[in-house]
Amino acid sequence: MKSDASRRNFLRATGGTAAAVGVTAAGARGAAAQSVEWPSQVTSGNLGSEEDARGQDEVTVIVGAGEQGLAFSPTKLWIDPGTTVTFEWAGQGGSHNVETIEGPSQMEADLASEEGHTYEYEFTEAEAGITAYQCNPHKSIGMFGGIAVGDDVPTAEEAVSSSAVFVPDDAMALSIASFIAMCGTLGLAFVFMKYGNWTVGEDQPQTDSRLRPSRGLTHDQISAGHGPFPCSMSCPSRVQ
Ligand SMILES: [Cu+2]
Repeated sequence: MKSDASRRNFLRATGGTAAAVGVTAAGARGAAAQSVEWPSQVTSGNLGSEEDARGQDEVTVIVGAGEQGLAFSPTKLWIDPGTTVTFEWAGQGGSHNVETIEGPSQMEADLASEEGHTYEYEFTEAEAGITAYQCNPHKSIGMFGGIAVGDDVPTAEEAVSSSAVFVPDDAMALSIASFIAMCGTLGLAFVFMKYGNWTVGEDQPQTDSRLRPSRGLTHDQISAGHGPFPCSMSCPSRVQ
């Protein structure tokens, strides 16, 4: 059993690496990941937290979670065959039980209310698939949960919200930063081009005197006088 568990951990570890690479690759080309396609009753369950606990031998589900104590947490749990799930009462929301609605596992825990009460269930290979369960006293107000066992469960490609949201944000921030930097550079270039030669002080070499603002004309304005032809010796814009 121990070797079986370590073999599973090894497979999980290597599979996890492959999955991580897969997610990275998926993120680069459009962000998609697999998630369990839960039955509608499980999807409608209170709280709605989800955990992929494959690779773990023991997992705890809180009974009486959420603000009102009327939820299972994680509400949607994905595990490997052979995993033992311990349902642990939080002492909130009154009396709860755990009972299967549909699926291969036949869970049936007695009603209890006190904090610390537990119910253990080991999910075997024969129970692969999805089991939906409920708390009988609170089924009318959405106290449902689901447990998916094994890799052979219905799954759907879904967008990885974190990448889908944050990558465009980063790209947007980068675009804005680039735009600001570009405007800053262009603005400085404009200022230098327009005013660079016009800030010549009294201590500048005399050869610059023709371009000084006191003459009232820019080099371009002066050279426009002879069109496309090069400055002749007599051109007033020629710097001597
Ligand atoms: Cu309940």
